Formats: sequence, C-alpha cells, structure tokens
Amino acid sequence: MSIVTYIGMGSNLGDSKDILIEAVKKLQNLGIVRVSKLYQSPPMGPQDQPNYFNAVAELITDLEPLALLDQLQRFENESGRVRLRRWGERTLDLDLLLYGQKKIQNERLTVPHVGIIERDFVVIPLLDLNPTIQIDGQTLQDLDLIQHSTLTELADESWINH
Ligand code: A4P
Ligand code: MG
Repeated sequence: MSIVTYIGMGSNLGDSKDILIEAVKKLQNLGIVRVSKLYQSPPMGPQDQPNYFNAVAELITDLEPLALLDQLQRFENESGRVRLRRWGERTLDLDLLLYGQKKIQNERLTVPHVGIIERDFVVIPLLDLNPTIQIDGQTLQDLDLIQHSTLTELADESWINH
C-alpha cells in the first residue's frame, strides 16, 4: 500500500546542490516524488563547519520503513558519504522524517525523526510541501521558529531541473 513519507535532505561538503539533485533522482526510483524549495542554513551543532544546503522530499512509496531506510543509507554511501562527528559535516544526510502517521521506535529507526519541530531547516521545507501538516497534533505553521527563521531561500521547487 502506498504511504506518504517525508525525507529530510542535507549536505555541507562537496558539490552540495548536485549531490542533492542526484539524491532526488534516486528517490524517484522508489516512488512518486515532490520537492520543497532549496535552502541554505547555518549549521546546527559544531559551528566550525560550512553552511548546509537543505530541502525536504515527499515520497509516496510502497516500501516498508526499514526497507526505505536501507535505500536511504545506500544512497548516502553512494554519494561518497563522509561523516566525521555527530552533527558534523557530511556530503549527504537523508533522514526519514515521517512515514504516514506511523510511530516507529526500534534500534535502527525513530519516526517521527527526533527534533523535527525544533529545526527550521526541516519545518519550513515541510510546510512548502504540505502547509497543513501536523506532527503529534502540533500544527507546524503555528510554530514560533518560523517567525525567526535562519534560512536563506536559494531556489524554488524547480531546483532539481538545473
Ligand atoms: N536513525 C534513527 N532514526 C532515523 C530516521 N528517522 N532516519 C538512525 C534516518 N536515520 C535514523 O544516523 C545515525 C543513525 O540514526 C542511523 O544509523 C539510523 O539507523 P546518521 O545520519 O549516521 O547520524 P547523524 O546524522 O550524524 O546523527 P543524527 O543525530 O541523525 O544527526 P541529524 O539529526 O541527522 O543532524 N545543520 C543544518 N543547518 N542542517 C542540517 O541538515 N544536519 C545535522 C545532522 C546537523 N546539523 C545540521 C544538519
Ligand atoms: Mg541523519
């Protein structure tokens, strides 16, 4: 059965925009994809790392959660992923933010992804895709952090075509 999922995408090493475009092309092999605008965002975590390129993809897919995670991790590895430290720089990070309305808690997967509603680089692109989206009963468009966004908009939803 098809499920609506949201994938958080981040990159701050290498040719970040091209790396994210490649990742979206791979997601298109897993189902039907729509993307948010493309943003630049100051690093959360260690400050001595480059700004991030961030976006969110909506993926409608038949894959079960762990099968989807396997694919996301494969795509991260194929991008030549280097990850040096927690919350540190990386070529590609693909997080399973939401899987329908499902709550998942096991050793490989926590869904909804931890910290979504504290991260403007996740909330704002999610709202591009779905302005009425809720997480655990919280309407994202009511969150204060939207008023204090640290994001810079780099491109509209057509960024994957360039
Ligand atoms: N894992 C558990 N739940 C999930 C999930 N829902 N989706 C497990 C994906 N993975 C999930 O992930 C570590 C483990 O999390 C995986 O083995 C998987 O089984 P990781 O990507 O290797 O580790 P990480 O990303 O370094 O750690 P973490 O805590 O996931 O970091 P985040 O939360 O991904 O944050 N600043 C800006 N501006 N923009 C960013 O995108 N990203 C990060 C990384 C830090 N600062 C940032 C950004
Ligand atoms: Mg991650």
